[in-house]
Amino acid sequence: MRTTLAIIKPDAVQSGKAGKVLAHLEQSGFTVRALRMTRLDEAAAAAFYEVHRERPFYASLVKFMTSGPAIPVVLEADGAVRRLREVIGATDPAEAAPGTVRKLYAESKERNAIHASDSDENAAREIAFFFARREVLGNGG
Ligand code: 3AN
Repeated sequence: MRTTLAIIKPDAVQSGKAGKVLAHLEQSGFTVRALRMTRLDEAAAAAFYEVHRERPFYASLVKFMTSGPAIPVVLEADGAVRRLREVIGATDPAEAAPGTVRKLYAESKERNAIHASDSDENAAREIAFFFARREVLGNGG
C-alpha cells in the first residue's frame, strides 16, 4: 500500500496550524491524493474510533473530534503507513521526537494535532470512511 490517511484534528485547525501541518507532510515526501474539511458528528466520530470504545478516554476523544472542523487527507509515499507514523511522532507530544508533527504542533495526548492510520488494513478502511474511490486522485487527476 502506498497510501494512508491523516486527519488534521480540530485543535490544529482551530489554532490556525493546518497549513503548517500540511506543509510539513508535503516536505516530508508525501503527495496529497485527497483532502477535504469536514466536521464529524457524534455518530461518525464514534464509528471512526470504534476500536477505542472500551478505553477510558473514548467519550472525551469523540467530544474533541466533534468540537470543530477537521481535515482528512489521503497521502501517498513509499511505505506510507510506517513513514507517516514516524513523521507524526508519539501519541503524547511530551514523548514525541524532535521535529515530529506532534512535537511541533500538539497540545496534549488527546489534542494531538494529527491522526495517522496504524496499519495498511486500517488505512484502507479509514480512506474509505472519508472518501469515495473517485475522490482519491492520481497524478493525472
Ligand atoms: P495514535 O493516534 O498515536 O495512534 P491511539 O490510537 O492510541 O494513538 O489513540 C487515538 C487517539 O486517542 C489519539 N490520537 C488521542 O487523540 C487519543 N488518546 C490516546 N491516548 C489518550 C489518553 N491517554 N488520553 C486522552 N486521549 C488519548
